[in-house]
Amino acid sequence: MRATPQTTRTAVPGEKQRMDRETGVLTHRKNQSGLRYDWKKSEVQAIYDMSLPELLFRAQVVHREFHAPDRVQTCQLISIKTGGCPEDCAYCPQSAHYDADIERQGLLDPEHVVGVARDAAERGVTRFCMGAAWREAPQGKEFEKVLEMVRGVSSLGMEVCCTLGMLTEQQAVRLKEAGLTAYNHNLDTSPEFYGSIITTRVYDDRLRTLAAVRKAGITVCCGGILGMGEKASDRVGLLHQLATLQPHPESVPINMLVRVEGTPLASKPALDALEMVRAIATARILMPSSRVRLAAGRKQLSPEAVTLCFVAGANSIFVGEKLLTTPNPGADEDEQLLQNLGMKPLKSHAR
Ligand code: SAM
Ligand code: DTB
Ligand code: SF4
Repeated sequence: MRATPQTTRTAVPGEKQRMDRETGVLTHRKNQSGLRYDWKKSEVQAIYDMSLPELLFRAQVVHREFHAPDRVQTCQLISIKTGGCPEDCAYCPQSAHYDADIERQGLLDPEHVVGVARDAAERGVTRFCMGAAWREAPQGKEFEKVLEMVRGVSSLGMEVCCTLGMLTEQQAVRLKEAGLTAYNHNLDTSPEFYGSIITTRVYDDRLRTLAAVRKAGITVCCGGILGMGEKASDRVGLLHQLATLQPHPESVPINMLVRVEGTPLASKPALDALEMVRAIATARILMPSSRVRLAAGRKQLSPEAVTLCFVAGANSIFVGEKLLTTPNPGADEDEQLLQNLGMKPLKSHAR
């Protein structure tokens, strides 16, 4: 049985404490900005463990305070450099340590990439994310090419995101100058479970890159993957890490593991879809103003489960037939889905 939520924190300045009459739970009225960064892990656990109806209700209340509940941002991914990555992330088909059936591909031509973005923009996609299988962003000619891609996509009026691995402060500044809106760099899981998934880098490496991104004035896209064999307390640990970043990541992708043959996690049992729903609802409550993205794994979720993820507060999805290397629902399927739910795509740079 899930624990009864209890919060024992004293109110922070500008915040009032009140007792929820029905549940007897102490809640904290938000401060002026409506955001909190001092969440305790026990509080996050208590939210995650609420009865599902209560959790969804609370997530919906928060969602409506900060977002239009019928709007969803669409984001398209492209893999600009595929495979052969020196990192050993156990979930990733692009790691050179494993034997997944993917075709390695060097850095794409900027003109081609901007052309793909243009097509996406014409279909109404408002955010474009370029991913590369690098441990860290390269220096020299290849980095210049990436800057060219960023300038090109930015000139289309789209939100531009990159995920290139670790960045130096100087690289972050150059990406910002080229017009980068957001940088994706996931914490993936809790600090405690991290070493079971990746041995070639540590949590602090990730936090350092996130700090460089912030310092350069680029918004942060940071989330994780569920279903890697972690415990519920690790999912809570991840959410706690994200919600105590100040400011919160503007975009929080929640990925369900795509189990790829040849990777060490290929035969992990499928995650209960309700854990995705719980994680999304908890993220919504903890980080009210952030976009919470129902990211990888939609192919493995039923339409009802996807619907619950939206009800829980997800307001962004990846569109297009492919994520980076694995399949994603196609345009027709997604159009139908949004139409069935009465939801509409969000305009670029809009809240
Ligand atoms: N190499 C860069 C990095 O790791 O930050 C950028 C590309 S990497 C593929 C981007 C993110 O994709 C990872 O941080 C991970 O969260 C997600 N990802 C990779 N493989 C996945 C899988 N099989 N299922 C779900 N998410 C995955
Ligand atoms: C994120 O959190 N998920 C995306 C994006 N950010 C870069 C990547 C998902 C990759 C899924 C596996 C693949 O297609 O290779
Ligand atoms: Fe490399 Fe990124 Fe894949 Fe890890 S997740 S192996 S860093 S491409």
